[in-house]
Amino acid sequence: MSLDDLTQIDSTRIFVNGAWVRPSGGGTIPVTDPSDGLVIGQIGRGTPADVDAAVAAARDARDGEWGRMTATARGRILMRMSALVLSRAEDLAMIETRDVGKPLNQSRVDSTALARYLEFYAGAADKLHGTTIPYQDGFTVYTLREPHGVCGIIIPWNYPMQILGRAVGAALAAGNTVVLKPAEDASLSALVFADLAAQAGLPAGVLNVVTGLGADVGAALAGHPGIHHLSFTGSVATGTRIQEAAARNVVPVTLELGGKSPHLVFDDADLEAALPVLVATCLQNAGQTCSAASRVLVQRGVYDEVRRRMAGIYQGLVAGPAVASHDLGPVVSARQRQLVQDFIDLGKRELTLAAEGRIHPEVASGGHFVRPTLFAEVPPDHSLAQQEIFGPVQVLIPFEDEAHALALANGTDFGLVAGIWTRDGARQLRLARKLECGQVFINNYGAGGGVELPFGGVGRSGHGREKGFEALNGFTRIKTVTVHHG
Ligand code: TXE
Repeated sequence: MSLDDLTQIDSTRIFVNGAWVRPSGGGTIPVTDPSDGLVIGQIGRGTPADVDAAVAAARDARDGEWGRMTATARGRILMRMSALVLSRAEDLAMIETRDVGKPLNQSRVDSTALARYLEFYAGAADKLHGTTIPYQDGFTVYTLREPHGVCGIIIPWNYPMQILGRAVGAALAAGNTVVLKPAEDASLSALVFADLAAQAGLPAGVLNVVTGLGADVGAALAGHPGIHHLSFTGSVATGTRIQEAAARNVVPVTLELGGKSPHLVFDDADLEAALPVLVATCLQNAGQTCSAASRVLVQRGVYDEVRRRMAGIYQGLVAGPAVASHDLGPVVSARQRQLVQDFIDLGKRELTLAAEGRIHPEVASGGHFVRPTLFAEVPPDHSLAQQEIFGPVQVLIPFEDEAHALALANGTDFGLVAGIWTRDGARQLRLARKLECGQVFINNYGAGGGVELPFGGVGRSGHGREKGFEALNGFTRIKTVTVHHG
């Protein structure tokens, strides 16, 4: 099926005030398939003027029907959006696979997760409320939980549908309106989503989607004086710029940036359970996952066994065209491939190579494939153990005891997720408290799963929480009302 048949929209248009319009500059950006590097379509190249129009539409929508609608009615629209997404889940998965090179089985997880986020936030919409606060005699004090107004949401290309679902779902449930800027490498699913939202009855202007380059559309949105809240998922460098831009307008920001998340594998770990998870949680989406468990810290007593068995898994891995659902697809772009390959080349010069997977012999020469690569005995301060690689590369680091493991785990600038593998209950609880990160998994790991679970980082991994009920706090503000009745 052609891409146009799958999307059922004109992807060169942007979605502003409920209408599909051409970007004001008339420009387009090619869409390439990472599996072969071929151009498969075009998206519109939005401009700052388009952002102005989208923000104006979102402000009008906030002051219009949407602003007066009951929370229950908002929830019902979100529920209809969820049902429509589910009815197109297979198309959306295929679109994402062609657009970002993610194996189809993983794209299917994303499209159904998008529906699930909408369902979760649909149900939450009318359960958001303030509190009454005991105060002085003769007073009644209560709080109102109100939407910010217009939310600017900038998303990356690695999990477009999941990130869109958690941010847009929560923002709309709380009563905000949205200007969404998808990544230039992955905008198609967001455009189809906008179409489905309109079909579900979302009033014009409540959700606007402006595609384009980060430096044009993203920067214009981040610095726009007409927005009231910004939510960004992406790199530390861009996140820093966004926070600076928001600061100029004193706009609150939620940042979900990268990570260098560790697994801590102790001598008493259930290795049968742990081993497949250790590998899968790094290599999912070819390692392009903010919560990728890219550092595996292993206690000395089981280190050799873990290394040997992980190496065995790596040797059997195959990266191949995404639609065929190999273990790994390509990475998203030639630029990303080069970034990752540079890390691998550096590792091969300076570190111990434990194992490599393979690239399928029949891949197209233009595809952005990288061999999954495992390094062993990696010094904790080496750049491969410190920097986010965002590719299928994992490092093994031995540790002696619990204190050593904790120091290593907390020894990066990031703090997103950590996995603990031990049968010792007291150690589980101690470490869960002491790990400096936003989410801890004990004898499991799956940061993407569970729309109900709050997610976010500390340090360079960002601030604020997305997902779950907690996200709704970020998309609302509290007003305190004090009544004097004598
Ligand atoms: O990210 P950017 P890139 C990390 C990962 C990856 C690296 C680079 O390590 O290798 O970032 O990826 C928009 N003002 N993560 O360059 O630039 C851009 O258009 C406003 C981790 O693709 O952060 C896109 O929509 N917006 C991460 C979004 O920002 C701007 C996911 C993300 O792009 C902008 C992605 C600007 N000046 C990358 N410049 C995670 N946390 O999961 C760009 N953008």
